[in-house]
Amino acid sequence: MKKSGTTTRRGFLIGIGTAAAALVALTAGQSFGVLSALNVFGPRRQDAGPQSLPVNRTADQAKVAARALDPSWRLAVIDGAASREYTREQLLGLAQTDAELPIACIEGWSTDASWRGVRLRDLLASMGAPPDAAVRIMSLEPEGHYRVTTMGPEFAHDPRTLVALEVNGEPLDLDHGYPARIIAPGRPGVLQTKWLSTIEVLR
Ligand SMILES: Nc1nc2c(c(=O)[nH]1)N[C@H]1C(S)=C(S)[C@@H](COP(=O)(O)O)O[C@H]1N2
Ligand SMILES: [Mo]
Repeated sequence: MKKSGTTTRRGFLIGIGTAAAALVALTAGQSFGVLSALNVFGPRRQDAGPQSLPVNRTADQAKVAARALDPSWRLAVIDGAASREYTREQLLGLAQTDAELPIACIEGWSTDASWRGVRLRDLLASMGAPPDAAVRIMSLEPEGHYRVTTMGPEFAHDPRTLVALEVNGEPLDLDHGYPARIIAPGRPGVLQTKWLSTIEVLR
């Protein structure tokens, strides 16, 4: 305890520790939604957006709605001259995997969600891609910084990296990347590509 007029070094350190603990608690609230009512640091409400997940850019803003809803949509998986195309129904017919993973946006929010879809590594293996292959991922989005992403092999072959078709128990909302999006562990939100068009093996 502190004597009047003096702050002991121990008291000072305890003060720092308490402040740090409070900060961790608030930051954890950002990630796990515990303190969503307060949401002190986040510019957006944690639970805003469809399926209890914020949206950084809507399908309309990205000008992808028509293409994303087009019944002729296919996901193309390309490896050199070889390629396979999947309808959404066909992807849903493959082995499905669940993953609890956050979307962590640089704009200042991070929200956990339950994703379900096809392991990216299964799609790559079906093309005969080696385990050290990287991939290039393209969105249906006609323009913009988030159209194309390159993903190294450590992410592409992680068992939790999915071509996600569902989130929080429902088919992906159009604004969350319907018909299919990428979700991978340990990647910033900006690389969690929505509205997939092609996945290309880089050898
Ligand atoms: N094609 C595409 N993918 C995208 C984006 C985008 O604008 N276009 N935004 C990215 C960013 S910055 C984030 S934080 C997440 C947000 O995903 P959500 O809107 O489903 O929460 O999507 C990522 N994927
Ligand atoms: Mo983001």
